[in-house]
Amino acid sequence: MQKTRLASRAPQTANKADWRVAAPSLVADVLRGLKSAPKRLSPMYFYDERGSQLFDEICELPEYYITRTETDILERHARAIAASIGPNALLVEFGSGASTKTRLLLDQLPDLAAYVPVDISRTHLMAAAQRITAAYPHLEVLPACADFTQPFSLPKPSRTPTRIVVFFPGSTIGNFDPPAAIQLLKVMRRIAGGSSHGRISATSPANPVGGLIIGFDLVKDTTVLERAYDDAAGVTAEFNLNVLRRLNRDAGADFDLQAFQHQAVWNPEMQRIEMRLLSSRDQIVSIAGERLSFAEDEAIITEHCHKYTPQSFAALAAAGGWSGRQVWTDAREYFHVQYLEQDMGPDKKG
Ligand code: AVI
Repeated sequence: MQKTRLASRAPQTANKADWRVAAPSLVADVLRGLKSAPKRLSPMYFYDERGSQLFDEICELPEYYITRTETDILERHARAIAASIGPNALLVEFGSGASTKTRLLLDQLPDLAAYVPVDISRTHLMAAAQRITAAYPHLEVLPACADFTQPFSLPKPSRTPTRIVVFFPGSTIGNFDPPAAIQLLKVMRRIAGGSSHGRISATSPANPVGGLIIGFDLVKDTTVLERAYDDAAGVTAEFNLNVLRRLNRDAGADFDLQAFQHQAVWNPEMQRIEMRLLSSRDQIVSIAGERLSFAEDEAIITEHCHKYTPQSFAALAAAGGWSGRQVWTDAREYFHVQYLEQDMGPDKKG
């Protein structure tokens, strides 16, 4: 039976609250965002214990088609997706969380060299890795605790893999503004090419052409999009407002949750849903001893959820060094799961 071993020297983190930024920088980062114009808060702060629960509830909502649609695509096309990954590959999942969707692929990949779930939350990562090890006893599971937006080193599997394939489901790419999304695609490209920090890692695969399986949401009817982020039961509103509750607890803030309103609007120029919290009145809020003023109707931007056309995604992917090879979609063409390969043009090696 394979053992789960943790490969990385990242600091111990307790829960999703620590996603991407460690606690000491929280106050400084929050103040920076709320002093900018327009005011902003990073979506990473959504995911404390309550925020993670609310996000799980969002995924079950009738209006939130994303999780259901992607899961359906993965279920129906798991065999073809597995074929694009090929035999003896190293599968690296960015932001693996509970690794739920991964199982659909693992079921079709009995000869995987190893599975590397990557997540910044050590507790969740190890718990999920242990569950995967228990369910797939012959699979080598090598969890890597890392901030996946930055280059990191891959753990060395016992078997030399034929190639490396990154898995990034969930349309999480859409929560990155284009420059950050391109940067992330470049990190994935370096990882899939077997190099990190610009050097060849111990994982050098026999086949240098790395792959990427990515899920992303498509541009569609504005009403469908806005309802997905402003559901009738008010779960997304609660999820959005919870960030203020979290800052009251973790950043010494005194936000009055009754004095802010959830808003989710489609921005057609930027092709994204913009989630905001609108101040219902003129007010002063204290954050770690600093007093910040909010005008009536002033917005805090809490999240951007970018949607793509096949063309706009291809352009983004090309800027990150990837070329589309295969597309799987649903009957309504709401969502794409795509298989991409590293662009191996003359100036694109490495
Ligand atoms: C995590 N991410 C892909 C979700 C999305 O749809 O952009 C986050 C979310 N925010 C509100 N609802 C869901």
